[in-house]
Amino acid sequence: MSRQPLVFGILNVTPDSFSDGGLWEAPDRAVEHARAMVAAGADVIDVGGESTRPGAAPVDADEEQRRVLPVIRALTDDGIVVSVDTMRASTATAAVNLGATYVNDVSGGLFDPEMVTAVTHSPAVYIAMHWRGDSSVMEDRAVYDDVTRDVVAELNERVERIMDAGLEPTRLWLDPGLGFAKNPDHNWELLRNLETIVEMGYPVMVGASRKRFLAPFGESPADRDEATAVISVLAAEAGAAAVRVHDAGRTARAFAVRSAWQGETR
Ligand code: PMM
Repeated sequence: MSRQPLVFGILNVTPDSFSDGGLWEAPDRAVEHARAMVAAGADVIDVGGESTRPGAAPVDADEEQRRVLPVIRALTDDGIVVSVDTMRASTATAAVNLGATYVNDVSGGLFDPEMVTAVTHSPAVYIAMHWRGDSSVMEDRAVYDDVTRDVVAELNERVERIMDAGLEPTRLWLDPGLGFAKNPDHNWELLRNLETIVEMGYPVMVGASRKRFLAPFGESPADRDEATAVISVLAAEAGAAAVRVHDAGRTARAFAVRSAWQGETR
């Protein structure tokens, strides 16, 4: 059995995501790209229909579902494990009904008051990310006394609400939300203190892939895949359960190296 974190391959079915917007808008191309990521080593495909980048145009639930549901249906029909990246209960429910295993909510239940109840009544695993507001306000809210302590406190608050709604603790994962109401120093400090988030007792996902704080290591987003793969391994060392990446192959190969280092036969 692999001791490496799960690799979530990112599939943004959007016209405007920061690094791959527009590339996978056509369902056929999206499915083809997902299959390629699985062949390269992705364990799960994380399908999103709304860009979260600063200033991105919001979409409504109908448009989001028009983008993601055909792709999710094709992937689950293919036996691919799917995660849906959505803040909306209606999209989450529709995706789980088509066989999605994970609901990845960047708002941790803060955007849609129905979300936590919807997930609780489904069989899905809920990934709750640290969030302080949508892309129109998040840059102004990147203010902390102590970013690790504050993120842990705010995530704990979310955990309490989620447990109050009745979700089994085994179906909850957490994510520190790199880049969401965080400046580069905040992101690095959270990564440096990742064990503190892991010690909260839930599986932790890390989403650093191609983000702007990696610009010193690669000017364009696609130039940041080596930096991303290094972070994947360092996150694994700190106890992360999953990484969410654009280039699944590079992270999977980095994990294979870690596995060899650990003396595992493959
Ligand atoms: N980042 C983005 C989108 N969804 N989900 C989780 N759980 N964690 C993240 O860090 C995260 C996410 C934004 O990145 P993208 O535009 O490349 O999808």
